[in-house]
Amino acid sequence: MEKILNYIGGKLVEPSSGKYLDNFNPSEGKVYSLVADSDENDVNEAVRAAKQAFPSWSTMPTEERCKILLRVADLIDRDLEKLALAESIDNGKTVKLAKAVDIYRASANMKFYATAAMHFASEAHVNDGDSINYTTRMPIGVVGCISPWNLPLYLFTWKIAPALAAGCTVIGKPSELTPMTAFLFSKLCIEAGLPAGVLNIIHGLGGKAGQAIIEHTEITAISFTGGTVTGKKIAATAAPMFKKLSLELGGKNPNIVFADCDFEQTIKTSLLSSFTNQGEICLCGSRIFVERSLLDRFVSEFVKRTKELKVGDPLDSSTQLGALVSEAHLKKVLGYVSLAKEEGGKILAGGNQLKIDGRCANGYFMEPTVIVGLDEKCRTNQEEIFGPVVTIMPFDTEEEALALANSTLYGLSATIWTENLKRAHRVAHQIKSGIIWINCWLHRDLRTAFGGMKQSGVGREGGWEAIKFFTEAKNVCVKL
Ligand code: TXE
Repeated sequence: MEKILNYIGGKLVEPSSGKYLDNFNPSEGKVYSLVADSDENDVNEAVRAAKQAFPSWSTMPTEERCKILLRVADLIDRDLEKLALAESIDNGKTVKLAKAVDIYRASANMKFYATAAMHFASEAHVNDGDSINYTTRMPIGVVGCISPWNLPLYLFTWKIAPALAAGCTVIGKPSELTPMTAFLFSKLCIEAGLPAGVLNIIHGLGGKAGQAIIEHTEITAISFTGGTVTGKKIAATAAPMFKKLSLELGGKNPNIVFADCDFEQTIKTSLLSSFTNQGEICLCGSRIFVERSLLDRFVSEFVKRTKELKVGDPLDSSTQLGALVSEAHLKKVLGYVSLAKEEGGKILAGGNQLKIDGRCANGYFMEPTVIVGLDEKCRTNQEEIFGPVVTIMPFDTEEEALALANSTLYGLSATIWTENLKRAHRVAHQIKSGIIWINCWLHRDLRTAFGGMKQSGVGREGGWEAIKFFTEAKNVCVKL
């Protein structure tokens, strides 16, 4: 059984406890590797290595840092097939999606921030000829980057790339549910010649290895993506320690469909925003609001096409939905389907666990599910389900659509479908979400500020936001 080791001080090492956790292949429902069950001793080792590496890494000419990070990106490109297969086996998503989205984006993250560092500048202010202020933005030190299981290497690199490009040294912890690609990534870092201790990857449980990272007094900033509940726990630990915090949390995103939309485009993209990655993307549009005059036509076409989606073996190129990430998560999502029924919902498509023939007979699969007949205040429409489950509700006026859209504690993203662009901008500006898509979904430009409002997070990633997060601004005023 393959062992997933920690990456500390440039070496792949066993956890100090010698203990390992089972790592499941969710498509087959069985253990296929072991992952280091690390604790604070491993974190202390990693911080020691990161501290030792910081002076040279943070003062290395930016072009040098850029070249090393670009070498890592080139190795990701070289190993695209291998990494995509590994991601699919570890997470349950289709290989097709892992290739086109996860691994492609992991490489893009590295390239984007490697080159961004070359153009990162700070500001100066001349004050009426009697003084000049200049601002320096220096790397903040040893930082902690904690990432989730839904887009494993994509979100892991989305954090460590800006941190490394800014000149920080990193303690990274991927989810214990999907550790494999971070492990393969650490081997690519060694091959690329990333200096020892610049990046350290600690595997293991959130409440143990993860918590030890949050608590470590010499880790100056924490960048976290995961659930809102965990985000609250992390903030409670880190805030009294005055650590800089970036929290990318859950979502319950509205997908608002006006009657004048481009119907075919809206249906096609709404299927993607509902069920891509088995609905396990924080940006998925899980609450669909349809203008009443279009409701019947939308519901019948959306339900028809939902039923045609192929759930199956993620290695099969014709599969559109793979397995959910774990048995516990499958049970959680199916629990929400039962809750929806108790709350008066009507299941128009799906709702059941799926048994797939062949090698996946014991995998964690379920049908894509469409629910109608609920009001916006019920738990099904208030809580993040994070699975292939959407609800559809009608609205009559723009004001009602906005009230529905803004009716949860979350505020991550939203989509708006209308050909009336004046209305689109008017509605976009009144939705309390950090990311709005008009007539598209998940159309990403890495330069944009990325993050949520309300309980969807604190701070922003993306573009200069992420590099600024990993630097400390200092203003110097000189009397002329
Ligand atoms: O994520 P967790 P989970 C949502 C989704 C999901 C829920 C819980 O609704 O059902 O969150 O998912 C680490 N100190 N999202 O439990 O717990 C953990 O090891 C430090 C949305 O899988 O948030 C992992 O590496 N670290 C989200 C990471 O935090 C801790 C994507 C995420 O784990 C920790 C995933 C602690 N005390 C889930 N506890 C999104 N926004 O994309 C856990 N961790």
